[in-house]
Amino acid sequence: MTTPDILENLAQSVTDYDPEGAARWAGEAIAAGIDPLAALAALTDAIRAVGDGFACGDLWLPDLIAAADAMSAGTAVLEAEIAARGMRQQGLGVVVIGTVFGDIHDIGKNMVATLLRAAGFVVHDLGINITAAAFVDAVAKHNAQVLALSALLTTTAPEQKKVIELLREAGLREQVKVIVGGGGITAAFADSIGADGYDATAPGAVKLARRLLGV
Ligand code: B12
Repeated sequence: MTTPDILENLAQSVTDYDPEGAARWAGEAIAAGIDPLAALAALTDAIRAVGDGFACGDLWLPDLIAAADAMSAGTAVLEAEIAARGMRQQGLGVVVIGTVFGDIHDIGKNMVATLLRAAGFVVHDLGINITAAAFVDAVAKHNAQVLALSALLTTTAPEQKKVIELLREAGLREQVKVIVGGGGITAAFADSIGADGYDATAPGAVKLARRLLGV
């Protein structure tokens, strides 16, 4: 089977709400020597298409949930492969990452965490629905050099600003580079809240963290 066929089947397993298929086709992609990042991109395009269907009223919340389950099954296989291939040295720096308060989207955040780990960062993933205070505590506790904030909703994007303000109040703003992302976040928004950087992709998040730390 050709690479486009495998990637198409992988993507279709998301639009078919088929977690077993997603895991199986992700495995096929790896076995066929396809770059796991290309396979993640195929899954991402598919879930965004489902999101578009939801936005225009063609699909409903259960569709979103079922597609997300399939997506997660596929990404789990690909992320395990990326982690296995990743450099074992963990010397690039310490990152705290999480999805902001009020927001439970974690697929993109998990991709960013996986690629940062694979690149050699020590990553403390706090999970989803994380309060500004919890982010600030984690930065202090882990002596983080990078704080990566993910937000997918227009209603939760302002939480990223809240975290930056709280870091400033705690006297920690100068010790940590704050990078922001997630669907709906833009470079202009990142600038407006005083973040140190923004990127629209997970590989871009790694480049950004490396550039900001000079590593
Ligand atoms: C899957 C999904 C869900 C799943 C989430 C499951 C999970 N485990 O994450 C479920 C079903 C739970 C869900 C729920 C909801 N969702 Co939803 N969801 C989506 C969907 C379809 C895909 C999100 C996704 O995983 N994308 C794929 C990943 C790979 O992309 P990503 O997250 O953007 O991440 C990439 C980049 O942004 C970047 N990145 C991510 N984080 C970071 C961080 C840093 C620091 C950097 C540098 C980069 C970076 O790297 C990633 C890889 O490239 C989107 C549609 C879309 N177009 O995104 C809607 C979407 C985000 N959801 C939406 C909505 C409205 C909701 C609900 C409110 C629905 C409801 N009525 O209840 C709830 C909210 C729940 C909550 N409180 O959070 C809207 C948001 C609209 C808005 N502008 O606010 C969207 C846009 C759908 C739409 N078009 O209407 N959702």
